[in-house]
Amino acid sequence: MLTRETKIELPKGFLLGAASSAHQVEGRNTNSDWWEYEQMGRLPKSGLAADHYHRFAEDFQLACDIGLNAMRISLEWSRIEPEEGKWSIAEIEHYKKVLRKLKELNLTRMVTLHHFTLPKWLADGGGFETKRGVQAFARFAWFVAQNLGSEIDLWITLNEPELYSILAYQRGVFPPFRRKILTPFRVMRNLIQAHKAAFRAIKSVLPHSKISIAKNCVWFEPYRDRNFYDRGITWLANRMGNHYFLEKIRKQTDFIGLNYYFYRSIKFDARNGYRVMNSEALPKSDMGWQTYPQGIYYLLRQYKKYQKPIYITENGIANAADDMRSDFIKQHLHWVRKAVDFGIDVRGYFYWSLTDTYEWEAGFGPKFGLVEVDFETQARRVRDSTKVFKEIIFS
Ligand code: IFM
Repeated sequence: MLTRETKIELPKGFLLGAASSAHQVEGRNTNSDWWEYEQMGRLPKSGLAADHYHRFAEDFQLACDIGLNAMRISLEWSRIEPEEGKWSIAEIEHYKKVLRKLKELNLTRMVTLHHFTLPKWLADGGGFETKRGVQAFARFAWFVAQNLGSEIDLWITLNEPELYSILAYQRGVFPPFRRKILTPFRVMRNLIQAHKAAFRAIKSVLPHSKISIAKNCVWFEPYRDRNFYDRGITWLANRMGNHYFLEKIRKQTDFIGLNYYFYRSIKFDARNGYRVMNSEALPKSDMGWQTYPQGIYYLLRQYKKYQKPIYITENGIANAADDMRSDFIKQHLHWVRKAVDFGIDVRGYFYWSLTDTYEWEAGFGPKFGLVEVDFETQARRVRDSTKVFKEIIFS
C-alpha cells in the first residue's frame, strides 16, 4: 500500500529527468510548418512560448534544483535547416551551448530529432507523406551526428510517430490537417523507414550511439472482462497501438522509449469497431485524461519481450491546481520500481514536462510543468509538487 510517507527507491544510476520539445518551449520557431499555420489563425499562436531559447540555462538549473539528473530536449529541425540543404551554423552553435550547459550541470542528455514540427520547405514538399521526407530526415540525422553527436548521450529519432500520423493525417488536428483514411498508414510506413534510415546515418558517424523512438503507448483493458468481443478488440488495439511500430524497427533500436499517458477501457461496438468507455472511478487530469498508474507496470511487462533497456521518455499530468501531480509521479514511480523488481531493465523516467509549455492545438491552457511559467512576464516558479523528487532514494 502506497501512502504519502512511502519513500520510492530507485536503482543506482537510474535517470530521473524531465522532458520538453523545442517548439513547445523555445519560442519563435519561425521556419516551421506550425508557425506558419499559427500565423494563419488555424492554431493558437506559440509566440515566445517559454522563451527557453534564451532561458535554457536558468531552466536547466531549476531541473537540478528540483533534484533531477537528466533532461530530454528536442532540436528544432527548421532552425538547423531553414532551407533545404542549407545549414545554419549559428543554430548548431546555439545547440552546442545548450547541450554543454546540460553536461556542465551533470544532466544526462536525451535528444529528440523530430517532435511534431517540420521545416516549412519540407512540409510544403509533402513532409513524411513522401519518400523525400525519409531522405531529408536521414540527412538531418547525419548532419546532427556530425556536428552535435559528441554532445548527445541518448538519441530519440521520432516522437510518437503513430500518434503524429493520426493527428496530422486522419483526425486533421495537426498540420497539414488532413482527414484521410489511408494516408496515415502511408505516413507511418514512411516514418518506419525514416527511423531506420536515421538510425543507419547516426551509426555511420557514431557506431556506439544509443538510439530509439519515443513510443506513445496506451494501456487497454476490455470493458467487460469475460466478453469475447471486448477481449478480441482489446487484443487488436494493443497489438496495433503498442507493438506494430516497434516490431518493425526492432533491429534498429538500442533501447525502448515509452511515453505513457493513456488508459482505455474498450467495448466492442458493431458499428464503429469499438467504443472507449469512461471510468468514473479514475482521477482525471485538467485535460480529462484518466490516470491509471498501474498501466505503466502492465505495459512494461509486455515490453520485456524485446529484451532491451527501457526508458519512460514521457509521463505527466496537466494539473493547474498542483494538487494531483506529486501523487501522480509517486504512483507511477512506484509501479516502475515494481517492474524493476520483476526483472525489467528500466533505466530512467522523464516527467513531462520541465516547464509549462505550448500544448499544441490546446495552446497555453494545460499546465504540465514542474515549473510554472507566467507567459506574460516569463517568470518561473517551481511548483510545490516537485518536492516529491527530493523524497526519492537511490540504492
Ligand atoms: O505535450 C505533449 C508532447 O509534445 C508529446 N507527448 C504528450 C505531451 C502531452 O500532451
